[in-house]
Amino acid sequence: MRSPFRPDRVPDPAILDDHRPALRALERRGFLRGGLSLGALTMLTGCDVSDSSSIGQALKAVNVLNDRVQEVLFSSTKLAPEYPESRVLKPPRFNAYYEIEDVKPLDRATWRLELAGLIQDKRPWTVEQIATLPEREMTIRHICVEGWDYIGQWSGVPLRTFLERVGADLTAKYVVFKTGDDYPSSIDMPTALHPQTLLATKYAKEILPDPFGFPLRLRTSTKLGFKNPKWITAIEVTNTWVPGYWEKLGFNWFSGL
Ligand SMILES: Nc1nc2c(c(=O)[nH]1)N[C@H]1C(S)=C(S)[C@@H](COP(=O)(O)O)O[C@H]1N2
Ligand SMILES: [Mo]
Repeated sequence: MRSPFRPDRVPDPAILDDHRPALRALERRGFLRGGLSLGALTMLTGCDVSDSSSIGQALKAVNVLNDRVQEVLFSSTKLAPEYPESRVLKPPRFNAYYEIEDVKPLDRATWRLELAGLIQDKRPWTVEQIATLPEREMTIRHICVEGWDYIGQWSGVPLRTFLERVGADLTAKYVVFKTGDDYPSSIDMPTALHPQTLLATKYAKEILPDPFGFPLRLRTSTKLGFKNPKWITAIEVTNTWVPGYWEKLGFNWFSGL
């Protein structure tokens, strides 16, 4: 179970000694900034500060992802591996910075996707309008930094197609997302334009259930789970870097390939 981060409980830095090699490997790869606080790691793993094996799992997940998708990074045409439909996990595994019981579903009737920044046509979109856009389906591996993963199948309009449709400046640096649960997130433009980056509306061919981000979520094939915001309410194209929820706690913004 996810325990709230308790800044009053001062972690014993010696716990990180078990993980020096993994930490150093991640620092070398630029994934973690040097001296990431134990508090931040603890919060992400959602476990007791004395739980050394969870920290180990989190570090392993990050390294596994880097190994798997490293290649894809260097080419916008190279795709992350896809999997047979028979391996899709149903229902998917839920995660958020709070428990599933505390999910506040978004109202289909009043929901709008707001657009801001370097975009020509900033008219907001309804659920029905989004549903008219061309769709792509992909069956890929979701990797959470907590140390677990699953095969999921998502469909929706490629983010590139959507950005082209609304006249976004594709030479801008970042695409920033706002969500219904105050979980800001942003990605670099090359990732936004990658063919396996979708604004997903479906999981396993069904409309996204509420806990998994209805009506619209990001799904990238080349980033850790936390870089895939659910319950998107606004998209901004900008040259100004905006840190996301976990980045504010010290996690590397790129977090992927
Ligand atoms: N809006 C929002 N999006 C979020 C999160 C969140 O707390 N809020 N958690 C992230 C994390 S850490 C993970 S692993 C995935 C989980 O997605 P899933 O529940 O569809 O498996 O959502 C990501 N997107
Ligand atoms: Mo995650």
